Amino acid sequence: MQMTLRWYGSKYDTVTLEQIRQIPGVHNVITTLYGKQAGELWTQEEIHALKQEVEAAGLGIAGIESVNVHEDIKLGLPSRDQYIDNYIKTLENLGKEDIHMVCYNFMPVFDWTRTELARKRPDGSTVLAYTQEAVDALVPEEMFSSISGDMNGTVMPGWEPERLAHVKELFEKYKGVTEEDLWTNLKYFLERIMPVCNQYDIKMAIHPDDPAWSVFGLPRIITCKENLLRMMDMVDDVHNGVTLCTGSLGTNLENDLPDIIRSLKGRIHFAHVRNLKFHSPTNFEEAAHLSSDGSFDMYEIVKALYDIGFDGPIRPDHGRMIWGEKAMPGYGLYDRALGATYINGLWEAIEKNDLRSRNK
Ligand code: DNO
Repeated sequence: MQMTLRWYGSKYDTVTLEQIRQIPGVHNVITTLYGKQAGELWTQEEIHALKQEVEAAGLGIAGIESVNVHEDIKLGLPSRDQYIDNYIKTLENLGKEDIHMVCYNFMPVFDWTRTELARKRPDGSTVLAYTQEAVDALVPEEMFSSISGDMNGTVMPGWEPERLAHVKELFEKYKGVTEEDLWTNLKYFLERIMPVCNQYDIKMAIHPDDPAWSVFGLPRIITCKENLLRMMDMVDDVHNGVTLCTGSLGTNLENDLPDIIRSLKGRIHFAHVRNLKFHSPTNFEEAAHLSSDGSFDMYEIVKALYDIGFDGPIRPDHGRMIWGEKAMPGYGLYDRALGATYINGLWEAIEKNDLRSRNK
C-alpha cells in the first residue's frame, strides 16, 4: 500500500503540501481540481499545473478524488452523452499526465450525509456525526443550512453551495427513479468509459454510499457486499473497481468489513480508513482511528487489506478536530497525521510478522 493524504488544492485547503510532506511515510497526495463542476472538462494543462505544484513540494499525485459524475448521467437523461464525452476526455488527459486512479461516486443529489459537523466528544475533540432522527426531521433543502454554520469557512466536498442551490429541482427529477434505473445508468456510464480506462490504465474506484442506505427516499446502490459484487460482475474489467471506505460501508453494522475486503480481492484500487463509534445502529460519530476509540477492529481491516495484496493508495479518512485546529471538518492536519501513522504502524507489524513466519 501507498500511504497518502487527501489535499484539496492551495486555494481551498487549510493544510499545506509542506505540512503533508512531513508526515512520516506520506509521499503522495490524493487531490482534485476542486473548483470544477460535475460534467466539466479538465484540460491537460490544468492537470499538468496541479501536478507541477505538487511535485515542486516534493510529493506526487497517487490519484484523483473525485472526478464527479453529472446528475444527468445518474438520471440517464439524453443529455448524459455530452457529459460522458467530457468525462472520457478528462480521463484521457489524466492518463496523459500519468495519473492512473480516479475515485468517484454514484450517489443521487447528496454525496456523504452527516447531521452534525462538530459533535463534542468526552476528550473535547469535535467530530462529524449522524443520527437518523435528525435526517427524518429535516426536508432536504434544509440539510445545508442545518450544518453550514460548522464548516469553518471551508467548502465541503459534496456540499458546494452551487450544487445545493438546485436540491429541490433535483429531487423532482429523481421522482420515480428506482434502484434498478440507477444500476442501468451506472452500467451505461461504465461501459462507455472502460475503453479509455483500458487505453491509459486508469483504475476507477467507486466510493460507497455514505451512509450505506437510502436518505430522503433517494435510491442508493453501493451499500453492501452483494451490491459491490454485482457491480464488479456487471462490468467485469479490472479497471472497474472500488474505493474501500470503512467509514461508509461501516455505517451499516451488518457489513462485515474484513469479509467485504477479502471478497473484493484485485478490485480495491483505493482505501479510506476511518473508525466510527456507534451509540445505536442509526446514531454514530466519527472517532479516532485507534480501534479502542471506536467500534471497528482496525487491525482486522488492515490485515485483510494486507492479505489480499492491496498495493494501491490508502488514506486516513475523516479525522477529529483536535488541538484547536480550524479546518474543513474531517480534513484537518493533526488527527489525520495521527491516523496515517497508526495505519503505517499496523501495516509494518502485520508485514513483519508475515515475513518472519514465512522464513521460519
Ligand atoms: C467525504 C468523502 C466523499 C468522497 C466522494 C467520492 O469525505 O469521502 O466526499 O470523496 O464520495 O466521490
